[in-house]
Amino acid sequence: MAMRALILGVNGQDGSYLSELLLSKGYNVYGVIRRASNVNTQRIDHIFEPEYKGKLIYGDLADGIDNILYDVQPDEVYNLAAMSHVKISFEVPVYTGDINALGGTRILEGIRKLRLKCKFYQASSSEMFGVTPPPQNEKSIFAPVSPYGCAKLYAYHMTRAYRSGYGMFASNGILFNHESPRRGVNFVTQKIIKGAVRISKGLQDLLPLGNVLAKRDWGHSKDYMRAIYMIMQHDKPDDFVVCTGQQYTILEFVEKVFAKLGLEVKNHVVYDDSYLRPNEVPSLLGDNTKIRETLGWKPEITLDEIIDEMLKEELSVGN
Ligand code: NAP
Ligand code: F7E
Repeated sequence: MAMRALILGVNGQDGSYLSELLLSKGYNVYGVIRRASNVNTQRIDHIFEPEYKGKLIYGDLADGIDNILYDVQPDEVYNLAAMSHVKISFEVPVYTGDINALGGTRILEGIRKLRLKCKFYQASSSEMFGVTPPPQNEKSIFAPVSPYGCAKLYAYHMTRAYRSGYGMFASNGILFNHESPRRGVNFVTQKIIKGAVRISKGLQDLLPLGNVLAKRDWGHSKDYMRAIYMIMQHDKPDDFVVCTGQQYTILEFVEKVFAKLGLEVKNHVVYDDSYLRPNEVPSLLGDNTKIRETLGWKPEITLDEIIDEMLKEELSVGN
C-alpha cells in the first residue's frame, strides 16, 4: 500500500518541493492549509490538481490537528509550518511562540494520544545557533537571539523529549538558509533578485537593504527536501545539520546578482535601517559532516545555479 505523508506548511516554499518529491516516490500526500481571504496556493496548484492523489485539508497549528491526524492516519508527518520570518518574529513574538514552539508540541501530543505509529519530522533552524561562532554543527551551543530562534529551539527540544520519553521516531533537521524561485518575497535573496530585475527593466532605481555584512550559508530548497526525506528514511530517529559549508555576505550575493544583469551596485543599493533587527545573527556557516557520513547526502546545486534559476524565473514573470 502507498505510504501516507502529512505535510504541515504544504503551501510554503519547502512544502511545495517536498510534495513533489514524495509524490514522485509514490506517496499519497496530504497537506494542511490555512484558510486565507484570497487564494494563496500558487506554489502548489500545479501539484494538487483536483484529480491528483494528493489532498488538501484546512487546519491551523494554533488549533491543533488531532482530527486531521486521526482522519489521515499518516505514516510520516512533516512539520514545516511556521511563522518563518525572523524580523517579523520581533513584531509578533507571542504568536511566533504559539505556532513555532507550541505548534510542534500539539502535533507530537496528538500523535502520542492517538497512539499513531507514524514518524515525525521537525523543521528546526540554524537560527537556533544565534550568536554561536561558526562553523556550527550538531554539537554546537544553541544561543538564539530572536523570538523565532527561541521558539524553534523549544520545538527542537520537545521533538527530542518525545523521542526519548515515548520512543517515538521523531527527528530534527537543523536547516541553514535555503532558497529557490519559490522563496517568499520578503527574504533577502528574493528581495534582491526581484529588485535587481526591476532595476534592469527601468521599473525601479534603488534597492534599500539593512545589514549587508551578515553572512549566510545558502543552499537550494530542493536539495534540502531530499535531505529531510533521507533523515526520515534513516534506520533510527536523529538530528542532522543540513547546509552547504559555503558562506557569503549579503553584499556578495548582491554583487553576484548585479554582475549577472550588468548593473553597478553603488548606483542602486542604499542603506535603510528599518530593515535592521533588534538582534542580528551575524555569521552562519554549517558543518555537514554528520549527514554526509551517516546518510550520504550532499548538496548538488551551487549558489550561482540558485541565483541563475531565481533570475530566470523572475525575468520571465517579473514586472
Ligand atoms: P514558508 O515559505 O514561510 O512556509 C511556511 C508555511 O507554514 C506556509 O505554508 C504557511 O502557511 C504555514 N503556516 C504558517 N503558520 C501556520 C499555522 N498557524 N498553521 C498552519 N500552517 C501555518 O517557509 P519555508 O521557507 O518553506 O520553511 C519551511 C519550514 O522550515 C518553516 O518551519 C521554517 O521556519 C523552517 N526553516 C526554513 C529555512 C529556510 O531557509 N527556508 C531554514 C530553516 C528552517 P501560509 O502559506 O498560509 O502562510
Ligand atoms: O535575512 C539581512 C538580515 O530574512 C538574511 C528564514 O528562512 O533563514 C531565514 O532567516 C540576512 C539577515 O533570512 C535585508 O539582517 C539585510 O542577516 O533572508 P533573511 P534569515 O533571517 O537568515 C533561517 C535559517 C530561518 O530558519 C528562517 O525561517 O539578510 N538583511 N537586508 C535583510 N534581510 C531581509 N529579509 N530584508 C532586507 O532588506
